[in-house]
Amino acid sequence: MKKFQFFSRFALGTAFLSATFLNAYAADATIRELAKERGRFIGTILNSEWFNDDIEPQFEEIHKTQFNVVVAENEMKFDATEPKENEFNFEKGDKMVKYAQANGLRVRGHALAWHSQVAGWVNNYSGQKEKLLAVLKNHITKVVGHWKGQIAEWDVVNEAVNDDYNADWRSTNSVWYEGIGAEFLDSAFVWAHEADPDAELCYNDYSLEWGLREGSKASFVVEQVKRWKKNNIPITCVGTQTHIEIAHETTPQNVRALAKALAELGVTLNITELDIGFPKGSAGQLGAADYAKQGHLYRQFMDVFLEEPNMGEFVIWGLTDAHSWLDEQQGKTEGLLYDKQYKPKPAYDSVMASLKAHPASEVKTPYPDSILNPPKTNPKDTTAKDTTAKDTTIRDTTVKDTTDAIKMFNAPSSVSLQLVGRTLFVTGVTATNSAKIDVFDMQGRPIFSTKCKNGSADLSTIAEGLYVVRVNNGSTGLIKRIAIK
Ligand code: 9MR
Repeated sequence: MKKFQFFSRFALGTAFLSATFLNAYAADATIRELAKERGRFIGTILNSEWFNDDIEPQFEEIHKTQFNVVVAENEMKFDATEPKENEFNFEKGDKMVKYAQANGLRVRGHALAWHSQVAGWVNNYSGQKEKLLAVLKNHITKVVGHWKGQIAEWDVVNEAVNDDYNADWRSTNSVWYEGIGAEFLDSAFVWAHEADPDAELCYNDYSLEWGLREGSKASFVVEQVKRWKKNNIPITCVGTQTHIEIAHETTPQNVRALAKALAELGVTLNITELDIGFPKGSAGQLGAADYAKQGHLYRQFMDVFLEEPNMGEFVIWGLTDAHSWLDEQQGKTEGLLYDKQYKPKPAYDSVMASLKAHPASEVKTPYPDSILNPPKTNPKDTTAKDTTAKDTTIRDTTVKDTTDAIKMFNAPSSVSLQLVGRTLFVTGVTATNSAKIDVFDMQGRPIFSTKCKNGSADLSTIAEGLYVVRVNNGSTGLIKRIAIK
């Protein structure tokens, strides 16, 4: 009955804010369609409430319509899958895998070796190296083996680096590290690979978005990846969780730098748990500019994701602000794409705008065709229906591309743009004076239009910020991000 209480509690409180969201993509393609065309996976978790059938019906409708990769919030963790020694419980995980198969979603497995959410009985073996190695090996072998061929990628080790900014492993409050030492990580990858040689295997952690400075977590992880690759430890990906706040404006560029560093090592970078929260006390006081700023950050992450060829998955840690660990456990709030009434926020538009600004022909995929278009698996339970039905209550997906927001030009452009102060110089358009200049905000909404005069355009009326500019003379054109200062 929780759902009905939920609606009465939030309906009034959010009505005003919801009405302020002007969605540029209200009748457009879905994120999942655009992600698929680009050979990428964009998704979110299934919250624990979904597993307990205690969630509003809109949740699943939006989830399967908008996304093409899924993760269990808690249900594939150690304490959920092996609550008693060598007695496994796959029921909830199976429910998700069946749902994913019925709806064509890729599955990420989260997480195998983690210091948190370990079943209590494991602590009976604290400090006993041989026993703990046997426990971890058995766990990984049975869990990965159970879903062999059905889970595309595992977080094999989660959060094993400490928080002390001294670039080392987490050495306290970790039954695995304290009992086994750092070799538990190497072994975990080897056992996971043995159990499912086709699965992608990730190291996943938070605070990697703080950059590659000396002594940083990200630099430490890159060094470990180098060592793992050199020693043939079967790691294929790193996950940057990216639980950030609205003020963390430098994080997208740090993620880009990390992607480039990992590309040199032949490893994929995935954004695995993104949320961009506001300080908790701000709920109810947030206005259009705040939501636009949040969208702006989502947009920058999506731009980085689509532009870096070794990024494959973009996973947000929750779908709706109504169900989020931010409110439950953190001093943060409202970090997701949908508000508490399941209405898409400006952040949703920003994600769409970014996808549209990066046409499929220009986005590289790190995956082979066998992963992008796998043969259809028959769900184990044949009663599971194909529920990919379109979500007509939320948005009418039969109407495609009605917004002209940002379309790219297919052919490589001969046009170039340069912003000097507030003047945009355009070169290479044959009939320069007739070229049309359109400026869009980071959510893809047109905010300014003018004609090019003598090879330039005056942008002095536009407020400071990040924008996307499009120049178009009918036959050729260019799209570029600009920062107006
Ligand atoms: O969202 C999860 C929350 O429901 C759990 O109570 C919490 C317990 O540790 O874990 C949350 O998910 C975490 C994820 O598994 C690992 N990275 C941080 C996530 C947010 O805490």
